[in-house]
Amino acid sequence: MSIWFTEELHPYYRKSLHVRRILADEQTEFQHLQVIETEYFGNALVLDGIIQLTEQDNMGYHEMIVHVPMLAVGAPRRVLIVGGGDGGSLRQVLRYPQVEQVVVCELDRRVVDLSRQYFPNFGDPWADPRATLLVRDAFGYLEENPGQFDVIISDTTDPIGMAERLFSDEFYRLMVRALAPGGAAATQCEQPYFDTALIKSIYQSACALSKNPAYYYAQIPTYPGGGIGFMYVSDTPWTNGLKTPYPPGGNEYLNPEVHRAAFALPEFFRKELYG
Ligand code: SPD
Repeated sequence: MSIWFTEELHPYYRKSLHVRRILADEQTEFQHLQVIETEYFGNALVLDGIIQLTEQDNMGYHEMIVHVPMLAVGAPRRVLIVGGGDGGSLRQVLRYPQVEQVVVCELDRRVVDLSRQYFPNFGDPWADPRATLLVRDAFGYLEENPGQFDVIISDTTDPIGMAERLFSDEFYRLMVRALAPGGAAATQCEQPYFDTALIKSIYQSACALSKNPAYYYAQIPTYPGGGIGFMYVSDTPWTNGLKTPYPPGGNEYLNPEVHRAAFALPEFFRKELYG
């Protein structure tokens, strides 16, 4: 008998992965956390019924959310990751030798613990002395740290329940305030086909807060619609990153052509966003 994990995004849209076995299934203090061994995509981290990453296709998400702002800034030394308890973004940030400190502000300690156990391909980025884990809400931390970070990465779940605040005007205002001059942020910013209105309102906030915001996109087959977008928020143009060499370690998804093309938007969405 075959077993399928189905993520239902809307009453009119769902997607399924073939399941081999359930490796972990628990209600944490904050959410329902599952790790599922799937047939083709390897282990998958699922929070409140929504796929966060799989071993097979997470590289597109993590390389794009991390390297686009990191490369644009050029030589970032202090980096903040909001969410990101699975360690996938942290691993990419630590590839930069010039990075001195990475703070990860993750609310749910169990995401860190179970990801360490079930995603050994990430290595153990937490063992790097440059990494600091803060198990706390990001709002207070951002408030306490104006002007501190060269790069901020908002690597969150979807804007549902407790994560909804991380897509608000207030969050973007605090995030930009926590950037050092010339710094850049990238945020998980949902799917053009399903979340047009939300992305538009976030883009408007980003325009009010920074000189060169832009939306970009990556293909991730296990996410709804086969991909996800990111909001780049900075006074520094993202195109600066096209001139910066990649950090050691080798990319699996990002190359110069993908980097440039990620900012090209389908016409219906380009018109919605940029008019
Ligand atoms: N619709 C799913 C979006 C998931 C975004 N979070 C991914 C976390 C990976 N570090």
